[in-house]
Amino acid sequence: MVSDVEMTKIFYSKLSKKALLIRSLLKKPLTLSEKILYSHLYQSTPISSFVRGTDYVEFTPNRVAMQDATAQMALLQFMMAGKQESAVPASVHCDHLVIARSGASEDLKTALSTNLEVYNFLRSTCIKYNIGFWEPGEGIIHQTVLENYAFPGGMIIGTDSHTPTAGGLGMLAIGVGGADAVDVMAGMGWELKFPKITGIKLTGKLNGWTSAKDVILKITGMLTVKGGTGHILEYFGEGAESLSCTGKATICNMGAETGATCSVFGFDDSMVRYLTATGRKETAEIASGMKKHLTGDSEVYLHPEKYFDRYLEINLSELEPFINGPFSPDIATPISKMKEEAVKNNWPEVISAGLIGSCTNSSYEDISRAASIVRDAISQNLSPKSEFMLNPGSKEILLLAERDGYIDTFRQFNSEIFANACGPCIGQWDRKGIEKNAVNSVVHSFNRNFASRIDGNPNTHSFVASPEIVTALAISGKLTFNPITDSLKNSQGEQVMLKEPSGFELPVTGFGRAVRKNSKGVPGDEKIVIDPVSERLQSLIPFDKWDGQDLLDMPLLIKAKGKCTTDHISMAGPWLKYRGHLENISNNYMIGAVNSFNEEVNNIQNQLTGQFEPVPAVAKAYMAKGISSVVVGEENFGEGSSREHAAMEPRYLGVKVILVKSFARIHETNLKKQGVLALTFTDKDDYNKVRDHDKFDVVGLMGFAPGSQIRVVLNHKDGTREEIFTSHSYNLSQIEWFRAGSALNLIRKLGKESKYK
Ligand code: MIC
Ligand code: SF4
Repeated sequence: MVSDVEMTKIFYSKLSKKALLIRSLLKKPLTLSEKILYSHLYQSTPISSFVRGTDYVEFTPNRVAMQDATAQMALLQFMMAGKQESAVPASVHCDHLVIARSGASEDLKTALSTNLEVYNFLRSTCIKYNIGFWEPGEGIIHQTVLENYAFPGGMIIGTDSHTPTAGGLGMLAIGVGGADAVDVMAGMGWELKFPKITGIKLTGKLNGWTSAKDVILKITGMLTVKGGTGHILEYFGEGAESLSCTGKATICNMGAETGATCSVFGFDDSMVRYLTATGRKETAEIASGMKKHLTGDSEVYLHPEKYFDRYLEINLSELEPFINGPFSPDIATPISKMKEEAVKNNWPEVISAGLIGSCTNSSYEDISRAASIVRDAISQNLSPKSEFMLNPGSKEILLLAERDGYIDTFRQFNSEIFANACGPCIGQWDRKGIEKNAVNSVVHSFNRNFASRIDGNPNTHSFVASPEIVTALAISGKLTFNPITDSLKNSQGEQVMLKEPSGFELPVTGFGRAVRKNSKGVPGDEKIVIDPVSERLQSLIPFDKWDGQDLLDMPLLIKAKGKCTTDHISMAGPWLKYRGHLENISNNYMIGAVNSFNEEVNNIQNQLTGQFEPVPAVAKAYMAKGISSVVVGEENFGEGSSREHAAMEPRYLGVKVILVKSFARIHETNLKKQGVLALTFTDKDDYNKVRDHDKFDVVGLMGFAPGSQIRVVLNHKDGTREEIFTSHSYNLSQIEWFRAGSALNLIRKLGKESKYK
């Protein structure tokens, strides 16, 4: 395997030739997304023009990134693929498993001891397979990738839904499940339905209290949590060029909240500045020399409506700060309307905590701007009414913030500085000082705010805003405070206004450290230890292949009502510790989902006994008797995370079919890869026909073919039967995954036949 630097150079050295070829084939002006997609086709795929939104295409990404909570399952699967090393540069980042409790240094020490077994497993697996390993405390995957690995025009996949962050540096960066990472690390093509492309023109310039975060908060409100599905969001225009590279990265990061495949910006000066500041001047120079291949054609940007599948325009000069939430990132309220909306919806007005940082908003610019508000507040004798916390995105940023005095500023405000890790953003927050299940509001600069996510409390109303607005709201202590129009009473009893934030795009004296540290092994005989009695790690046993028969007499496990994200399907927080142990983590299956028959969470009827029990208990009771079952859900099922546990758990528990109104992209692929039949109601109203106690027959599976409809019979308890039709999006090779029992079974089989050795 070549080194990162070599890989980037080789990539650029071939780009002009590839670009010529693509142009001669497509014979039309090209978007940046198309340029990157077509220049990453899997070698053996013949070059042809693909139909966006229809054709499945195999790609060859330049690299793979994994974070500790998903890497465990990805690497457990990779170990079964029988390879010597990863075929492309790859890295693992220890960020999700650190619990935020008493501040960075204590918390890191605790993490190192409580997660020792998992870190040792990850480290030794990385050494064995020649994968970069970033120790806990080094930073959150997406910031580390942006600072070290991302490059304009490249393609990366990552086992985390916010992988698109690297789009801020002109890369197509796509979130996937671990099984997809295995494909790429095994040297196979990586399959994706050729995305549609939404063009988003940014005009004007940000000013005053608005920041890049507000661009994506507004867009998430416009597109909703499913409006981006199947699309790449491609940004352009003078407004796009006026944004910093890290601001662009924030916008790309949170594009995941619209369901978009990824988001991307064309190469510009902000990227040159960022690459140079982060010690990659050479990449900046090479990329500058081939700028025309690293951005969309001017004809496309002049007549966007002709070349994009959908087109939006946002004027940054007129943009207002937004506060999104609670419970969903697409409930977007402009700050000027918050007073009215909060009263109307009975949202708790007092803010108990304000948190900034995370992988979304922890750039030097974010931190310096938030610190400027704190400094102003201190100079005006204001102190924060809410708790105020920071979790920096990377060690690099923390060191710079310390060096340049920002951390001192936050400390003067009594702010807690957590480790450079995900922490509260993923429920790894041992929250104190608030009663259990108290109704309260928090505001943070993270990206997701699903119920219970941040602190496990379903009554915490969590709102998303820019770091600047979070800081201002934490000072005022009120959700309804608008720093643009409202004043605050200081300790002298005077009414004062906060000054508009100001900061630095990049540290004036540079990042200081040219190359970041990660340990990388020499592939070989490194011993990987999995204790057979471990509670945290468990070797995988291949799933059974399909027996060629129709699936009959399967009881309904749960008919889920309303929003069912991956957090509802496989909760995070305390459950993160079981991410390497399929059997143990399966005890959280669907414990957050609402049972449509009694509107209760984690309380469903066991068809064998008639008793009401938690979902995993019923699933296990069926599994113990060798009974397969079915799960039913509504729209955008599995939205949110890339965690494939949400697909492996049902597979392990004997759930054969997931039948829903619609799926989120990554979750649907994860289900297909793990051999669970992912079906959608052809007529969405048929969801209403599913009754408590139904038994399902899925018939005609021998004729399972791309585009076919699959007949499902609902056998009701009263002896009546209803037949409905279901649809699917499987192509031929995905049907093979189903037949083989999982995509991995197929890799193993093909490996044995030595086709991919
Ligand atoms: C998230 O933000 O939801 C996570 C936690 O980073 C997940 C990954 C995981 O569940 O491990 C994601 O975004 O994919
Ligand atoms: Fe971590 Fe939160 Fe970013 Fe996910 S969104 S990678 S949990 S910081």
